[in-house]
Amino acid sequence: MTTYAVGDLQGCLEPLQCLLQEVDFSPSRDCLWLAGDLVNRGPQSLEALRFVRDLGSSGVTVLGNHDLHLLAVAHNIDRLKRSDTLRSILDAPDRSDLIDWLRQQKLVHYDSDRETTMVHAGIPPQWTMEKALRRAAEVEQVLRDDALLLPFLDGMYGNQPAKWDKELHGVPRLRLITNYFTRMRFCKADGTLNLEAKEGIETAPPGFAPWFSHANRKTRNCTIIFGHWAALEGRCDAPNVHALDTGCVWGNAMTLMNLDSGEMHRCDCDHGKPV
Ligand SMILES: [Mn+2]
Repeated sequence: MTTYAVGDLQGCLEPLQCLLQEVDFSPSRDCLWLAGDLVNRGPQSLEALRFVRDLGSSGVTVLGNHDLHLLAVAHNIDRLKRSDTLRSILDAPDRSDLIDWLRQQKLVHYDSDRETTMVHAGIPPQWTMEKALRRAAEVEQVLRDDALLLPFLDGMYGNQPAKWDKELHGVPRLRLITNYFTRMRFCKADGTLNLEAKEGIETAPPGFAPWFSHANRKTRNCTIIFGHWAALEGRCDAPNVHALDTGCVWGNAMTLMNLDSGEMHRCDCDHGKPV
């Protein structure tokens, strides 16, 4: 049994299948972790979502910002944007199964055997892993609750509050937790977010740094796998932190990591071009 992890699919299923073939992946024997943003922008969002759902217990997914956007659109909280490629999912006969499956997924996955964590965007520097998992569970519980889901999705969008305060409550608290785990790139050492800057490390706003670069980050001894930040092109200066989104949907590569050996596989095939 081998465990692999892959960065953002964003509706690019063929490059994933190419990589899985290369490593002779078998769902009956192996396990695949997915760092979120399964859907949107790419050509095969519906097929990608079905593929991951059908992995069953051989797949482990954390939610990304595009996955949450799909949940909001499917519940009529937000409208499709022009660049969205989610229509095929909304029109699918198994739409409600897929959406229900998606809202059961986690924001942060921690594997105690291999002491490895997967999250879509990152873990803010001021939180220990224990605290991060507790905060993630707050949102995960709301996503699974029929009565709480819609008010959460309705209030999910926005960049404020930018700074954590344990006294935060209700939707603003959930919004900040969600922004940390699914949208963060740059923050201050105290966890203050800047969600406007989206390019490479050299574009850090004054006073801000990549979430993984802060010297006193409380998870600095943990192994963390994340996606979301394609502009890093897989480069991350923090030991034990692995940036797996290598921008397949933007015409670059998809990266599959063997978590047992640390080996990286890249598929540069151009099946995943955005539509
Ligand atoms: Mn993302």
